[in-house]
Amino acid sequence: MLTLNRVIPMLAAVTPGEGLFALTAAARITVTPETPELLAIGGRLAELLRPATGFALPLTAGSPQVPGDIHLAITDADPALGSEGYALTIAADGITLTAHRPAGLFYGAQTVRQLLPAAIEQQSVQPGPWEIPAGTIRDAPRFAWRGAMLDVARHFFSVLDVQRYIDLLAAYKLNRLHLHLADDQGWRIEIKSWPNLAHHGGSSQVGGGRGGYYTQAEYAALVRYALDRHIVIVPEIDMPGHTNAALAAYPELNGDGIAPPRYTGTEVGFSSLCTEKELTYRFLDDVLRELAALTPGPYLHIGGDEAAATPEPAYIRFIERVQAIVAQHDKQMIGWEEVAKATLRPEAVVQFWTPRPEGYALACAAAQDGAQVILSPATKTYLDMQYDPTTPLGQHWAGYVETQAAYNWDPTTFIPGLPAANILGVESPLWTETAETFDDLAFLAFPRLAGHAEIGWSPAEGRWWEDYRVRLAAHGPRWDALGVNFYRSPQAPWTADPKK
Ligand code: IFG
Repeated sequence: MLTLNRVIPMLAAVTPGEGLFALTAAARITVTPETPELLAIGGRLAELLRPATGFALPLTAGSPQVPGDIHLAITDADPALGSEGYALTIAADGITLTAHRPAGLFYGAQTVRQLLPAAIEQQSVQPGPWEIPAGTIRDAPRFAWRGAMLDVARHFFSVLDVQRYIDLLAAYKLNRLHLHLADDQGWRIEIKSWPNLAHHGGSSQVGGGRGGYYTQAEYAALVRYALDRHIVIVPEIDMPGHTNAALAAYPELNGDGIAPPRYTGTEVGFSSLCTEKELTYRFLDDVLRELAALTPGPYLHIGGDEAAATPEPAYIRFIERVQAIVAQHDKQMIGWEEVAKATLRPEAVVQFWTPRPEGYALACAAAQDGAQVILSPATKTYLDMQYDPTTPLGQHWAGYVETQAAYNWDPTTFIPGLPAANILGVESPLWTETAETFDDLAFLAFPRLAGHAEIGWSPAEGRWWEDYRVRLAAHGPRWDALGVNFYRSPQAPWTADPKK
């Protein structure tokens, strides 16, 4: 049945009204002010609604308003909505979506999309009707960082696959995509001053396939595509460990001047840059300079995880030198939790992933330095964990993670002693040792990533599994319509009726 309580992530505040709004062939999408950015947001909403309705949905300036229109407007009347919140009024005579900043209109448009029946996601004309119950909504995110990480190093994924993943992230109001661009098995981004990194380092992958890499033009296009959907791309070059691909590409980077063979297995912790060689820091300065130039966002992720092949004192000195190089290129350093062994600059960001005392201690040490922490506990957010022992993809070193377990936690209570003020948000890593195709990514990511999106966006109050699992079930027909190969967890009452 028609309800406003169907959105993921859960809406912050909903007041049901009388009657309903019907989207008809006469509807227009109007924007105020008529700026390129607002027309682009209105245009993206039109693109989402045109295929299944068959309606023209012309874009036009916001006055005069005509009954039946969808009206998007920036107003400074409501600064309490912040930079990503919005207010949505659904009435018989039209939809009015207002926000303090354009991102809020983009997120309100995702809500309008989800308030329409699942059939709206079909790419061919459906019978309708296209009705939404009347009511008013005020919605704004809880955390600033609502992210997903995609490992394109273990297995390479095409620009089109990454764009498709971005489309799904945007639909659930995520706003960060962390790309794990380099590891032992592959280097995936062209660096013009060290061309063999991509040519040789990008020429294989786990299992021995031919791998691949993004040219700087392709990467810039991905950054643009993501930004148009209000997602900031965060590039990661993992170091000093997880560096076999770089070491295989340049003999001079190795202590003995001999390049190791390319690695196509799935072990970790065996490689290290030569932290005592000055060439290593000239190399990293070149790499990080080119990456910074490709990154309009403020962050460069330098990895830092599982540096078992680097002596700890050398590791600490290395992280402190690299942190300074990142700052010289006017970026903020992000690192996995191990970087908190070093003294961090206050603008640093630490990504927590090990849900054990040593991980908790590192996250709290980071907060002591004034750093912010992103929560990616492997037992909750690692999308490469198998759902259960029968899951054909993924690993289970952190345990099996079914849909309810992935949903039932809160970032502010997960790490003992970590102040809520130091929590930037949450991020769901998808490591691809066992994932080769987009269908593999979709199977591991959905439904769990939808729950993580809700943890990142929705208030903690009123967010609970028994309500969520019913809303989640109604997304099954949406994912079927979008061709998303999701895992039909037995924990949700999946519905089959696309009319819902
Ligand atoms: N740990 C490694 C990843 C990946 C992962 C697979 C981190 C930070 C195990 N590092 O998670 O490279 O191999 O689950």
